[in-house]
Amino acid sequence: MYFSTLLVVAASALAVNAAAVVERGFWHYNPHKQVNHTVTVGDLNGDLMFNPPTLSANPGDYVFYVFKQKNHSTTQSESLFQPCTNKAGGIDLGFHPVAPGQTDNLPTIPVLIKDKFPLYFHCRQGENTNASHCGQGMVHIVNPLFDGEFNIFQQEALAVGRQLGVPQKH
Ligand SMILES: [Cu+2]
Repeated sequence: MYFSTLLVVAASALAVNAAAVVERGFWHYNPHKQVNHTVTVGDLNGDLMFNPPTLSANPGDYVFYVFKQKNHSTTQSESLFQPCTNKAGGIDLGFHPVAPGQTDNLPTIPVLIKDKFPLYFHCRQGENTNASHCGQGMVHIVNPLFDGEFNIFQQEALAVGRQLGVPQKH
């Protein structure tokens, strides 16, 4: 009797723990230490790129976007297949012009990562014109779903660029 009572108590304790994990949500269960990531937006040479182009972040982490030369934005994209369309109500860090040669006091904006779902980003400078930075491949993914997803996303962006008449590099 005593033993079976113990079993029942142990089983209920397990059930409560399992329920707690379910309630918090699998994607929100984060046993890892909080990490700060850094992504540069553009560079000293004026290249149209995010570096690194992709990264993996856990809920609770911050990604610090450091803006470099030219005048870039970091803007959430509608989807993997609409890289250069701004997501309504999505994340948009706005434009941050940085002068040629400037290397300190660079505009830096943190983004809190809330889950493990992918966040697709682009630079909306020159949007809908043949000077579109997105249309020249300036895109970025936090928490890509699979290896090679960035390449697909960037190819979609370049396809938008061709439609806009972005001068092609050969
Ligand atoms: Cu840009």
